[in-house]
Amino acid sequence: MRDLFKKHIVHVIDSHTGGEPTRVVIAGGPDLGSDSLAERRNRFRDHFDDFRSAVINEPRGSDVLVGALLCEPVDPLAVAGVIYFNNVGPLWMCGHATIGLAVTLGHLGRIQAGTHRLETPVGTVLFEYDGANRVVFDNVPSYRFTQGITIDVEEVGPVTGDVAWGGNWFFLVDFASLPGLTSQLPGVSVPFRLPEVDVLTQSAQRIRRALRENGITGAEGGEIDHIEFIGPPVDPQNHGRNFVLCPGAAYDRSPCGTGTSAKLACLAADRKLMPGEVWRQESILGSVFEGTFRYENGRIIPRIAGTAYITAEANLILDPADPFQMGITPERCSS
Ligand code: PYC
Repeated sequence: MRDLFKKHIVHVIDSHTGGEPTRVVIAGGPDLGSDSLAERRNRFRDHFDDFRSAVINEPRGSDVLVGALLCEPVDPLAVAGVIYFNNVGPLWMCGHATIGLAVTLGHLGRIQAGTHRLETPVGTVLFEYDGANRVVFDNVPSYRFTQGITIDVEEVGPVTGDVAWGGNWFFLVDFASLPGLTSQLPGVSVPFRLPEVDVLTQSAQRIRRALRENGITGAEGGEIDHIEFIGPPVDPQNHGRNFVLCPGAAYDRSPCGTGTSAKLACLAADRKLMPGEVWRQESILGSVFEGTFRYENGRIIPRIAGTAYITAEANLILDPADPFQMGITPERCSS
Protein backbone atom coordinates (compact mmCIF):
# COMPACT_ATOMS: atom_id res chain seq x y z
CA MET A 1 0.00 0.00 0.00
CA ARG A 2 1.22 3.49 -0.80
CA ASP A 3 2.57 5.33 2.25
CA LEU A 4 -0.11 7.90 3.15
CA PHE A 5 2.48 10.49 4.09
CA LYS A 6 4.98 9.88 1.34
CA LYS A 7 5.24 12.21 -1.64
CA HIS A 8 4.89 10.45 -4.97
CA ILE A 9 7.11 11.54 -7.87
CA VAL A 10 6.01 11.30 -11.49
CA HIS A 11 8.65 11.96 -14.14
CA VAL A 12 7.17 13.59 -17.24
CA ILE A 13 8.38 15.08 -20.51
CA ASP A 14 6.21 17.70 -22.21
CA SER A 15 6.14 18.52 -25.89
CA HIS A 16 3.80 20.15 -28.36
CA THR A 17 2.76 18.99 -31.81
CA GLY A 18 1.43 21.80 -33.98
CA GLY A 19 0.58 23.69 -30.78
CA GLU A 20 -1.20 20.81 -29.01
CA PRO A 21 0.62 19.68 -25.86
CA THR A 22 1.50 16.11 -24.84
CA ARG A 23 2.77 15.02 -21.42
CA VAL A 24 4.51 11.64 -21.53
CA VAL A 25 4.69 9.81 -18.20
CA ILE A 26 8.15 8.25 -18.15
CA ALA A 27 8.17 6.93 -14.57
CA GLY A 28 5.94 6.92 -11.52
CA GLY A 29 2.78 5.71 -13.30
CA PRO A 30 0.55 2.94 -11.99
CA ASP A 31 1.29 -0.72 -12.61
CA LEU A 32 -1.47 -1.80 -15.01
CA GLY A 33 -0.34 -5.41 -15.49
CA SER A 34 0.85 -7.01 -18.69
CA ASP A 35 -2.28 -7.99 -20.65
CA SER A 36 -3.50 -6.18 -23.78
CA LEU A 37 -3.33 -2.40 -23.98
CA ALA A 38 -7.14 -2.34 -24.33
CA GLU A 39 -7.51 -4.17 -21.00
CA ARG A 40 -4.91 -1.96 -19.36
CA ARG A 41 -6.78 1.11 -20.65
CA ASN A 42 -9.94 -0.14 -18.92
CA ARG A 43 -8.01 -0.79 -15.70
CA PHE A 44 -6.55 2.72 -15.90
CA ARG A 45 -10.05 4.19 -16.43
CA ASP A 46 -11.63 2.17 -13.58
CA HIS A 47 -8.91 2.29 -10.91
CA PHE A 48 -6.48 5.13 -11.57
CA ASP A 49 -8.64 8.11 -12.36
CA ASP A 50 -7.03 10.14 -9.55
CA PHE A 51 -3.63 9.59 -11.10
CA ARG A 52 -4.95 10.72 -14.51
CA SER A 53 -6.44 13.84 -13.00
CA ALA A 54 -3.34 14.63 -10.94
CA VAL A 55 -1.12 14.54 -14.04
CA ILE A 56 -3.41 16.46 -16.40
CA ASN A 57 -5.60 18.87 -14.49
CA GLU A 58 -4.73 22.10 -12.74
CA PRO A 59 -2.68 23.00 -10.74
CA ARG A 60 -0.04 20.89 -12.59
CA GLY A 61 -1.63 20.86 -16.03
CA SER A 62 -4.58 22.23 -17.96
CA ASP A 63 -7.66 21.08 -19.88
CA VAL A 64 -5.69 21.22 -23.11
CA LEU A 65 -3.01 18.71 -22.15
CA VAL A 66 -3.05 15.11 -23.42
CA GLY A 67 -1.23 12.51 -21.34
CA ALA A 68 0.63 9.47 -22.65
CA LEU A 69 1.35 6.74 -20.12
CA LEU A 70 4.28 4.63 -21.32
CA CYS A 71 3.72 0.90 -20.75
CA GLU A 72 5.61 -2.29 -21.49
CA PRO A 73 4.38 -3.55 -24.87
CA VAL A 74 2.98 -7.07 -25.29
CA ASP A 75 4.83 -7.40 -28.61
CA PRO A 76 8.60 -7.52 -27.90
CA LEU A 77 9.19 -5.88 -31.29
CA ALA A 78 7.26 -2.76 -30.24
CA VAL A 79 9.28 0.09 -28.82
CA ALA A 80 6.54 0.84 -26.24
CA GLY A 81 2.90 0.53 -25.35
CA VAL A 82 0.89 3.64 -24.57
CA ILE A 83 -2.39 4.74 -23.02
CA TYR A 84 -3.52 8.24 -23.97
CA PHE A 85 -5.73 10.34 -21.72
CA ASN A 86 -6.98 13.87 -21.30
CA ASN A 87 -8.68 16.02 -18.67
CA VAL A 88 -11.88 13.95 -18.64
CA GLY A 89 -10.75 10.35 -19.24
CA PRO A 90 -8.74 7.97 -21.39
CA LEU A 91 -8.70 8.34 -25.18
CA TRP A 92 -8.57 5.37 -27.55
CA MET A 93 -5.80 6.78 -29.72
CA CYS A 94 -4.16 10.14 -30.26
CA GLY A 95 -2.33 11.29 -33.38
CA HIS A 96 -0.63 14.45 -32.20
CA ALA A 97 0.48 12.65 -29.02
CA THR A 98 1.94 9.78 -31.08
CA ILE A 99 4.13 12.36 -32.81
CA GLY A 100 4.98 13.94 -29.43
CA LEU A 101 5.73 10.53 -27.91
CA ALA A 102 8.07 9.58 -30.77
CA VAL A 103 10.03 12.83 -30.41
CA THR A 104 10.13 12.30 -26.63
CA LEU A 105 11.58 8.79 -27.06
CA GLY A 106 14.16 10.29 -29.43
CA HIS A 107 14.99 13.02 -26.91
CA LEU A 108 15.55 10.31 -24.28
CA GLY A 109 17.84 8.37 -26.62
CA ARG A 110 15.48 5.37 -26.47
CA ILE A 111 15.02 5.36 -30.25
CA GLN A 112 17.12 6.40 -33.23
CA ALA A 113 15.95 7.61 -36.64
CA GLY A 114 14.03 4.81 -38.36
CA THR A 115 10.75 2.90 -38.24
CA HIS A 116 9.28 1.76 -34.93
CA ARG A 117 6.17 -0.03 -33.65
CA LEU A 118 3.93 1.40 -30.94
CA GLU A 119 1.10 -0.50 -29.24
CA THR A 120 -2.11 1.39 -28.46
CA PRO A 121 -5.46 0.18 -27.07
CA VAL A 122 -6.88 0.12 -30.63
CA GLY A 123 -3.96 -1.54 -32.40
CA THR A 124 -0.32 -1.27 -33.31
CA VAL A 125 0.82 1.76 -35.26
CA LEU A 126 4.08 2.13 -37.15
CA PHE A 127 5.95 5.40 -37.06
CA GLU A 128 8.99 6.77 -38.85
CA TYR A 129 11.14 9.14 -36.85
CA ASP A 130 13.67 11.39 -38.60
CA GLY A 131 15.97 11.66 -35.57
CA ALA A 132 14.91 15.27 -34.80
CA ASN A 133 11.32 16.57 -34.82
CA ARG A 134 9.47 15.04 -37.73
CA VAL A 135 7.33 11.91 -37.42
CA VAL A 136 5.16 10.08 -39.94
CA PHE A 137 2.82 7.41 -38.58
CA ASP A 138 0.46 4.87 -40.08
CA ASN A 139 -2.70 5.11 -38.06
CA VAL A 140 -5.15 2.34 -37.22
CA PRO A 141 -7.63 1.35 -39.97
CA SER A 142 -10.14 4.17 -40.40
CA TYR A 143 -13.55 4.39 -42.07
CA ARG A 144 -16.74 6.37 -42.49
CA PHE A 145 -19.49 4.70 -40.48
CA THR A 146 -22.54 6.83 -41.40
CA GLN A 147 -22.99 9.51 -44.03
CA GLY A 148 -25.18 12.58 -43.95
CA ILE A 149 -26.96 12.46 -40.61
CA THR A 150 -29.06 15.56 -39.88
CA ILE A 151 -29.87 16.51 -36.30
CA ASP A 152 -31.64 19.46 -34.81
CA VAL A 153 -29.26 21.29 -32.51
CA GLU A 154 -30.40 23.66 -29.79
CA GLU A 155 -29.64 27.30 -30.62
CA VAL A 156 -27.94 26.24 -33.88
CA GLY A 157 -30.62 24.58 -36.02
CA PRO A 158 -30.32 21.58 -38.32
CA VAL A 159 -26.77 20.30 -38.75
CA THR A 160 -25.69 17.56 -41.16
CA GLY A 161 -22.52 15.52 -40.73
CA ASP A 162 -20.79 12.17 -41.11
CA VAL A 163 -19.75 9.73 -38.38
CA ALA A 164 -16.25 8.36 -38.91
CA TRP A 165 -13.61 6.39 -37.00
CA GLY A 166 -10.00 7.59 -37.09
CA GLY A 167 -8.89 5.96 -33.82
CA ASN A 168 -11.59 7.91 -31.95
CA TRP A 169 -15.20 8.57 -32.99
CA PHE A 170 -15.86 11.82 -34.86
CA PHE A 171 -18.87 13.72 -36.15
CA LEU A 172 -17.58 15.74 -39.09
CA VAL A 173 -19.43 18.80 -40.31
CA ASP A 174 -18.23 20.19 -43.62
CA PHE A 175 -18.87 23.92 -43.89
CA ALA A 176 -18.23 23.79 -47.65
CA SER A 177 -21.24 21.54 -48.16
CA LEU A 178 -23.35 23.56 -45.71
CA PRO A 179 -22.71 27.21 -46.61
CA GLY A 180 -25.85 28.22 -44.69
CA LEU A 181 -24.34 26.97 -41.45
CA THR A 182 -22.35 30.15 -40.90
CA SER A 183 -25.59 32.12 -40.68
CA GLN A 184 -26.69 29.73 -37.90
CA LEU A 185 -23.44 30.43 -36.01
CA PRO A 186 -23.21 34.18 -35.45
CA GLY A 187 -19.61 35.20 -34.95
CA VAL A 188 -18.13 32.39 -37.05
CA SER A 189 -16.51 33.27 -40.36
CA VAL A 190 -15.13 30.93 -42.98
CA PRO A 191 -12.20 30.20 -42.82
CA PHE A 192 -12.51 29.92 -39.03
CA ARG A 193 -10.16 32.08 -37.02
CA LEU A 194 -8.65 31.68 -33.59
CA PRO A 195 -10.74 34.48 -31.97
CA GLU A 196 -13.86 32.44 -32.86
CA VAL A 197 -13.00 29.41 -30.72
CA ASP A 198 -15.57 30.24 -28.02
CA VAL A 199 -18.50 30.16 -30.46
CA LEU A 200 -17.09 27.11 -32.24
CA THR A 201 -16.63 25.32 -28.90
CA GLN A 202 -20.17 26.11 -27.71
CA SER A 203 -21.71 25.02 -31.02
CA ALA A 204 -19.67 21.80 -31.09
CA GLN A 205 -20.70 21.03 -27.51
CA ARG A 206 -24.37 21.51 -28.46
CA ILE A 207 -23.92 19.19 -31.45
CA ARG A 208 -22.29 16.53 -29.24
CA ARG A 209 -25.15 16.80 -26.75
CA ALA A 210 -27.72 16.47 -29.56
CA LEU A 211 -25.95 13.37 -30.91
CA ARG A 212 -26.10 11.80 -27.44
CA GLU A 213 -29.77 12.76 -26.94
CA ASN A 214 -30.68 11.30 -30.34
CA GLY A 215 -28.82 8.05 -29.62
CA ILE A 216 -26.39 8.58 -32.53
CA THR A 217 -23.18 6.64 -31.99
CA GLY A 218 -20.31 5.00 -33.77
CA ALA A 219 -20.17 1.23 -34.33
CA GLU A 220 -21.19 -0.95 -31.37
CA GLY A 221 -22.54 2.06 -29.53
CA GLY A 222 -19.19 3.84 -29.51
CA GLU A 223 -19.63 7.32 -28.05
CA ILE A 224 -18.98 10.17 -30.49
CA ASP A 225 -16.84 12.37 -28.28
CA HIS A 226 -14.98 14.42 -30.91
CA ILE A 227 -16.73 17.01 -33.10
CA GLU A 228 -14.85 18.26 -36.17
CA PHE A 229 -15.73 21.28 -38.28
CA ILE A 230 -14.00 21.42 -41.67
CA GLY A 231 -13.77 24.53 -43.79
CA PRO A 232 -11.53 26.09 -46.40
CA PRO A 233 -7.87 26.80 -45.49
CA VAL A 234 -6.34 30.20 -44.86
CA ASP A 235 -3.13 29.17 -46.61
CA PRO A 236 -3.91 28.23 -50.25
CA GLN A 237 -1.17 25.56 -50.09
CA ASN A 238 -3.41 23.58 -47.73
CA HIS A 239 -6.64 21.74 -48.48
CA GLY A 240 -8.76 22.41 -45.41
CA ARG A 241 -8.80 23.99 -41.97
CA ASN A 242 -10.41 22.25 -39.03
CA PHE A 243 -11.66 22.94 -35.56
CA VAL A 244 -11.86 19.86 -33.33
CA LEU A 245 -13.63 19.72 -29.99
CA CYS A 246 -12.01 17.02 -27.84
CA PRO A 247 -13.77 15.04 -25.08
CA GLY A 248 -14.37 17.70 -22.40
CA ALA A 249 -14.41 21.32 -23.49
CA ALA A 250 -10.95 21.89 -24.95
CA TYR A 251 -10.25 22.21 -28.67
CA ASP A 252 -7.31 20.66 -30.43
CA ARG A 253 -4.61 23.19 -31.21
CA SER A 254 -3.14 20.78 -33.78
CA PRO A 255 -4.99 19.52 -36.88
CA CYS A 256 -5.79 16.38 -34.80
CA GLY A 257 -4.22 13.15 -36.03
CA THR A 258 -7.28 10.98 -35.46
CA GLY A 259 -9.53 13.78 -36.79
CA THR A 260 -7.43 14.10 -39.96
CA SER A 261 -7.69 10.30 -40.30
CA ALA A 262 -11.49 10.48 -39.98
CA LYS A 263 -11.53 13.25 -42.60
CA LEU A 264 -9.37 11.14 -44.96
CA ALA A 265 -11.84 8.25 -44.48
CA CYS A 266 -14.72 10.52 -45.58
CA LEU A 267 -12.76 11.91 -48.55
CA ALA A 268 -11.88 8.36 -49.61
CA ALA A 269 -15.50 7.21 -49.25
CA ASP A 270 -16.61 10.16 -51.43
CA ARG A 271 -13.83 9.42 -53.95
CA LYS A 272 -12.58 12.98 -53.45
CA LEU A 273 -9.07 11.81 -52.55
CA MET A 274 -7.20 8.86 -54.05
CA PRO A 275 -4.63 6.58 -52.37
CA GLY A 276 -1.26 8.33 -52.15
CA GLU A 277 -2.69 11.81 -52.83
CA VAL A 278 -1.70 14.37 -50.21
CA TRP A 279 -4.25 16.20 -48.05
CA ARG A 280 -2.75 19.10 -46.08
CA GLN A 281 -4.90 19.65 -43.02
CA GLU A 282 -4.57 23.02 -41.33
CA SER A 283 -5.55 23.53 -37.67
CA ILE A 284 -7.33 26.60 -36.29
CA LEU A 285 -3.82 27.82 -35.39
CA GLY A 286 -2.53 27.29 -38.94
CA SER A 287 -0.30 24.32 -38.03
CA VAL A 288 -0.38 21.53 -40.63
CA PHE A 289 -0.47 17.72 -40.78
CA GLU A 290 0.08 16.05 -44.13
CA GLY A 291 -2.17 13.07 -44.69
CA THR A 292 -2.28 10.33 -47.32
CA PHE A 293 -3.85 6.87 -47.23
CA ARG A 294 -3.77 3.39 -48.69
CA TYR A 295 -6.48 0.74 -48.70
CA GLU A 296 -6.23 -2.42 -46.61
CA ASN A 297 -9.11 -4.89 -46.17
CA GLY A 298 -11.73 -2.35 -47.27
CA ARG A 299 -10.59 0.31 -44.80
CA ILE A 300 -8.07 3.07 -45.20
CA ILE A 301 -4.73 3.19 -43.41
CA PRO A 302 -4.08 6.91 -42.90
CA ARG A 303 -0.49 8.10 -42.93
CA ILE A 304 -0.06 11.33 -40.98
CA ALA A 305 3.05 13.52 -40.85
CA GLY A 306 3.79 16.29 -38.35
CA THR A 307 6.44 17.79 -36.11
CA ALA A 308 6.79 18.04 -32.34
CA TYR A 309 9.10 19.97 -30.03
CA ILE A 310 10.10 19.20 -26.45
CA THR A 311 9.01 21.96 -24.07
CA ALA A 312 9.82 20.67 -20.57
CA GLU A 313 11.16 17.85 -18.49
CA ALA A 314 9.89 17.72 -14.93
CA ASN A 315 9.12 15.74 -11.83
CA LEU A 316 5.52 16.16 -10.69
CA ILE A 317 5.12 15.91 -6.93
CA LEU A 318 1.93 14.38 -5.49
CA ASP A 319 1.92 15.36 -1.85
CA PRO A 320 -0.73 13.59 0.32
CA ALA A 321 -0.90 16.77 2.46
CA ASP A 322 -1.92 18.85 -0.57
CA PRO A 323 -5.71 19.30 -0.75
CA PHE A 324 -5.42 19.61 -4.56
CA GLN A 325 -3.06 16.66 -4.89
CA MET A 326 -5.35 14.89 -7.38
CA GLY A 327 -6.11 17.94 -9.49
CA ILE A 328 -8.87 20.50 -9.57
CA THR A 329 -12.15 19.13 -10.91
CA PRO A 330 -15.73 19.80 -9.74
CA GLU A 331 -15.97 16.27 -8.27
CA ARG A 332 -12.66 16.56 -6.41
CA CYS A 333 -13.28 20.07 -5.07
CA SER A 334 -16.84 20.04 -3.77
CA SER A 335 -16.40 22.53 -0.90
O1 PYC B 1 -4.31 14.26 -32.51
O2 PYC B 1 -5.65 12.54 -32.52
C1 PYC B 1 -5.26 13.60 -32.06
C2 PYC B 1 -5.97 14.16 -30.89
C3 PYC B 1 -7.07 13.67 -30.26
C4 PYC B 1 -7.35 14.53 -29.20
C5 PYC B 1 -6.40 15.52 -29.19
N1 PYC B 1 -5.56 15.27 -30.23
